[in-house]
Amino acid sequence: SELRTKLMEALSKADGAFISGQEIAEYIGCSRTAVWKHIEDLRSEGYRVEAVRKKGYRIISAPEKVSESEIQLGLETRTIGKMIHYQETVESTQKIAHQLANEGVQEGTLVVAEEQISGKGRLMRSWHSPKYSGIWMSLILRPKIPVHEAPQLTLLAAVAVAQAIEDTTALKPQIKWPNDILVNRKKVVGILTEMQAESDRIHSVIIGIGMNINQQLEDFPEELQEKASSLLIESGETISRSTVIQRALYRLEKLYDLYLKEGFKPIKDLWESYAISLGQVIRASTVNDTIVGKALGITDAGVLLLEDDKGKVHSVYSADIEIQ
Ligand code: BTX
Repeated sequence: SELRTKLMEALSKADGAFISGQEIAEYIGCSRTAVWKHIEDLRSEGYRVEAVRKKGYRIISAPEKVSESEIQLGLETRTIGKMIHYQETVESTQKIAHQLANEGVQEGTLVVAEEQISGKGRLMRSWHSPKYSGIWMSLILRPKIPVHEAPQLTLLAAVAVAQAIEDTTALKPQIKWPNDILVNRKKVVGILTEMQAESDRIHSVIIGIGMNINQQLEDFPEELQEKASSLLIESGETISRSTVIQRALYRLEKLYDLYLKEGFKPIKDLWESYAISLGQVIRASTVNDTIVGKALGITDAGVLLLEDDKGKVHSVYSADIEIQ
């Protein structure tokens, strides 16, 4: 907007020195309260702005980007993330990844954006993906596995992301079946796995990962503030998004290699070590049905087993779960 342009002009002119709220207000032609609000907006986009009484504001740093070179500098993988498709703003990284997969790009190709205008969750839900404050990425894999085993890759990705959070923070992530990662019981990550397949042959599996990194609570829409969080909110520290991406890709590659070599068993054991819901009574809502029961574990196919109060064991393939 024009106001934003003026604000950036005023701050740039100060060249790293303080400029008072009054001066900025005069320059833009708005109130000092409005200046403060615009500064807050800048902060929520990842700008670090220092505010000191009687001195005013100064920019300390612009937001870190997650461009191709930013991610690849220091990336310790063999194939995953060796090809990166980066765009500042996209509708959804999943959509681009589907197109690239159709065009036959190599396995391990990653699509990353700073912002998604219509980020996708499961079941046509939306995923809030504001600019510069989270990780919005989709990874293209081409595993030679039967179609029905593809859901295992969601669980594999969840373990990799949980490990990456442990690598970069002091937080204790937990996984809520099948695809949420929680910190202190709040959702910080969502994973959406989609597949392109023909009869029983997989063309590609597209793993979409959304991670809330540097959002403040007020950056979330009101209806999410109770149940969502970010690594910044939970740890109190601003975290480098590209470092988290590098760790996630590194962990993904290690687990994917292990998976292709030894199958799902080692991944399943790791997954269970992070699982929040095992042994607890949960409510699983599927499209047609609601089942309440004790979570016994997951099968080798990644299916959740629930035991109801009559002792009957139900297999849950896809559902939203709530811990009772
Ligand atoms: P899900 O269906 O399990 O979760 C979606 C639900 O989560 C929403 O209905 C809403 O209640 C809540 N939600 C929305 N945005 C957020 C958020 N930022 N943080 C926490 N909770 C939220 C989860 O689906 C799968 C999400 C995958 C997102 C990635 S981002 C990169 C890729 N591109 C894309 O369009 N989607 C994936």
